[in-house]
Amino acid sequence: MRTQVAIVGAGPAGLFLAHLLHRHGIEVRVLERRSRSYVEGRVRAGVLEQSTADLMAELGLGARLQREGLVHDRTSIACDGEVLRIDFGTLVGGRSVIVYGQQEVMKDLFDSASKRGIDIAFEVEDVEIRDVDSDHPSVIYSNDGRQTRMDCDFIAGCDGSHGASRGVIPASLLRVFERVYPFGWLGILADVPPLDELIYCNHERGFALASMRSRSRSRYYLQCPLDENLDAWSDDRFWDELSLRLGPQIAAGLTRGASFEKSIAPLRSFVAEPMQYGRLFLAGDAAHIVPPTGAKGLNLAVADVKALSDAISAFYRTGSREQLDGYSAKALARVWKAERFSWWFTKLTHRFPDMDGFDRRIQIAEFDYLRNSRAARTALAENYVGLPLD
Ligand code: RFL
Ligand code: PHB
Repeated sequence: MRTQVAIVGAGPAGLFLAHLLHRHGIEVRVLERRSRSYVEGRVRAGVLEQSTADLMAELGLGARLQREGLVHDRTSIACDGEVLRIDFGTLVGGRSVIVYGQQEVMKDLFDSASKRGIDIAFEVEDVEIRDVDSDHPSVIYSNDGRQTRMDCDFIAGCDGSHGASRGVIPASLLRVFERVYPFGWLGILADVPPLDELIYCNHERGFALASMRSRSRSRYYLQCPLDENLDAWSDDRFWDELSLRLGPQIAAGLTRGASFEKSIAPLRSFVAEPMQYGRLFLAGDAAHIVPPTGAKGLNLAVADVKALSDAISAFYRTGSREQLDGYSAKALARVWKAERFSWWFTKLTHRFPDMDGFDRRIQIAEFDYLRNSRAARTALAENYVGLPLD
């Protein structure tokens, strides 16, 4: 088999890339280890930057997002019972974020991929990436017990943090930067009306986040130890703890109900450099992870593949490799700013087990600064809504 661009992984990075290249008339084949329903069912991101929503519209994928997405013109931070509102409208001129779950994004991407004839092979096994340091790379994989070799011009490694593609870059060239946080997020989904805003809450018992998926579906998170036992968290215990951390004023607006999803996600910052080797290009979680506090992971994956698709289409249009050669540096410049913001916002809003009086007073000073400085609130807002794509 032959295609122009082989894409490994059909998460947000892989599928946005497939749509972007398809729009330029470039042939792609996407290889995904899991089934479509598994990928679509994964409960993950909830907040899209405006530029991600705009790109969906530009690709003709935005109709349902336009109807069902919840536009938020602000986010809030609560500390010691006080709520600080970060108004995007006044701080960053009318930009906003949109609450629209990753599950919905994936459904829209898959639905139109099949209508547009974008080729996705699900449940492939034993993906092997070959000869990316030559002009004739290929991907070998098995499907239904049959092995296939696919020759191509380029390979996009969009296979997430546990994928195969990052390991193809020789260890002598790859540099890895990492921070592991000593806690996770215990998250629930429940079909009850949410609060009307996103609230990030710093409390002595640990961080809490009030979020949502729709007007009738709530998403809440609690900071928890990494070895927390999910079975120890009945719904009542979760709602009681959430109420304590949000404080009486905010908790008065909570609607309790049975959860239908409960899981723990560890928090990590991670960057692999460079994001390219020969004809292999990494994008999304395959190259970097951010803690979810800044709501940046999916949006960063989209920014990566926008830059990559521009570079690949420039190559086919002009024959020049210049943009392709600059891909890693361009993507990493944005990645590191999102890493910085997500790390900073995590440090501001969480209680670290080894925190001492000095660390806590720095947090309090940071809140006080945000409360009193429009410049500080503007910096938060600018990063939260997303830095410009170019
Ligand atoms: P994905 O989504 O992990 O997709 C990678 C795909 O590759 C497949 N794969 C392979 N396929 C073939 N062969 C192999 N050898 C393969 N190995 C892996 C996998 O099956 C999978 O389908 O990576 P991608 O596309 O880079 O997308 C990244 C995003 O999914 C991720 O960054 C976000 O979910 C992060 N995230 C958030 N991002 C936001 O922008 N806003 C948010 O509000 C937000 N909230 C979150 C989040 C992530 C969370 N968790 C659970 C980590 C909240 C949480 C709790
Ligand atoms: C979510 O709704 O899942 C969500 C919202 C905001 C975040 C992270 C996750 O910062």
